[in-house]
Amino acid sequence: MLSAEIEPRITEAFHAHGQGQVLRHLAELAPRQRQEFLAQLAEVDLALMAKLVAELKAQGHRGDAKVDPMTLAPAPYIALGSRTADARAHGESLLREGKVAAFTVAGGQGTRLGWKGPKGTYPATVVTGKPLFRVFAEQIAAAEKRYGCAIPWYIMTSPLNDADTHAFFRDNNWFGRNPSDTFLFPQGTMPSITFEGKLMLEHPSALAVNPDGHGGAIRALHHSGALQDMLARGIAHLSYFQVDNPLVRIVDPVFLGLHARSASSSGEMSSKMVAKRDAAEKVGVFCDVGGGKTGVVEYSDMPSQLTNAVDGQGALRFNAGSVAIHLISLSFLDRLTVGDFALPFHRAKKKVPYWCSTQGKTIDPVEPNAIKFEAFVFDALALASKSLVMETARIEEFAPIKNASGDDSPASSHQIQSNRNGAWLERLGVKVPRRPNGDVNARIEILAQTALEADDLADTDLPREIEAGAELVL
Ligand code: UD2
Repeated sequence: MLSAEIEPRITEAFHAHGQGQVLRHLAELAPRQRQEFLAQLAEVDLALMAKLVAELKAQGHRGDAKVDPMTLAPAPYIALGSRTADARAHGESLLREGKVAAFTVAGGQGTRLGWKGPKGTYPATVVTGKPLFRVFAEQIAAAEKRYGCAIPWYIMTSPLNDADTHAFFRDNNWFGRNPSDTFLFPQGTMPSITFEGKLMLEHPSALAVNPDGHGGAIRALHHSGALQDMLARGIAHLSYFQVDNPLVRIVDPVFLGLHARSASSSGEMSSKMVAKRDAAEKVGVFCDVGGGKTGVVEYSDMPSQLTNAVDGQGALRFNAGSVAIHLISLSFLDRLTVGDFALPFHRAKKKVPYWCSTQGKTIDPVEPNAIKFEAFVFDALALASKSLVMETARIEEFAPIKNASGDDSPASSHQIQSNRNGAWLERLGVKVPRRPNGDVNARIEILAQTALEADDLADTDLPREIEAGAELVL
């Protein structure tokens, strides 16, 4: 309940910042709605919004890139096939010591996929259709068993899907893991603004707001108490991944070992990359952003002459595609949460539902009508004193589900899952049917309980041959 003296302070502040238009229905609101609305207004950082509006006015709707793209160079990375045996041993010992936690960003709205619930509830696997959250839970549980440790799992939701996500975990009995080892918390929001820099109403008693981007994770980890929880448990490294990739290797001892070795020489955030499928693939690219720092430049910020640039052999010059898998040292995370949380906001023109007073209803615009602000977690890379990028094979751990059809769709993800699983079986001498284009011509699912990596299959009873078009779950 806001006290009577605070109300005028809030309304005066909005008028003083030229945002008094959002108060136009205040007098009409019932006492409870009024309180809730004022509480929402009290959360808005008006000074930050004024700064973002000033930047918008100075730079126009486009061009919020923080670095001059023409000064970029490709980032160095540890290429596939490099020697990593000692890194693996180091990573495994960190796991056994319980120093590693998992972190999923699951606050996105999944609009492109057209799925109504939280993205993590989407049926993702190629034969049994397991939801993404179950896929991750089973992988974490299998790693906990292998290394004899707890791997606490932190999941960032958004105010839009937090309740549904909680309900899904409860209904599924926390996927058989200890409920106290799963920590769900919502990210923050940012107000959307009109192209003229005005805050908007979605409803007479609600501002139009959007989740503040996966970069909001830094603030949310701190505010929710998740960071404190990790520190209390003695966690040293956080394995960060997106909710949309059923093939992600959440616990990768080699990556962990390389990162931790570099962390002890002040590397703070490490990343995985895959060679881009082609120039047009919609992934951020690892670049040297100056001063020896590695950063990710989002595909939409990359000038086309750089996106399409090739070297002497005709290979893409900027080929290090980000699969949004990182390891973040807790000491770095802790440092990032001091002060103003430091990550910059990016602007995007979007369709934002708004309240129309004359029609007395919320309108869904057909064209973009507003600017949304989002922070990106990979902008933390440039704040790290050192960071490392490791190449991984696309087929091994990148099969995202983002679109309803075409690239990065359920169908393409299923094919990649079968291709990976088929390749694992072939390594053990199983004859796997393939189409002329090289794709596996069968639907093959391998459960995390059976194998976390190809070598684990050595102890499994395997068929000698798989028939074309067969379905197989191992
Ligand atoms: C992301 C990367 C892209 C590439 C690709 C790989 C960005 C901006 N781009 O593209 O460079 O690495 O992934 O798959 O990240 N999320 C939240 N809260 C938010 C917004 C997003 O938790 O406010 C989560 C979302 O649930 C998902 C992830 O962040 O797990 C990525 O979100 P996206 O779908 O906006 O990013 P995408 O696929 O365009």
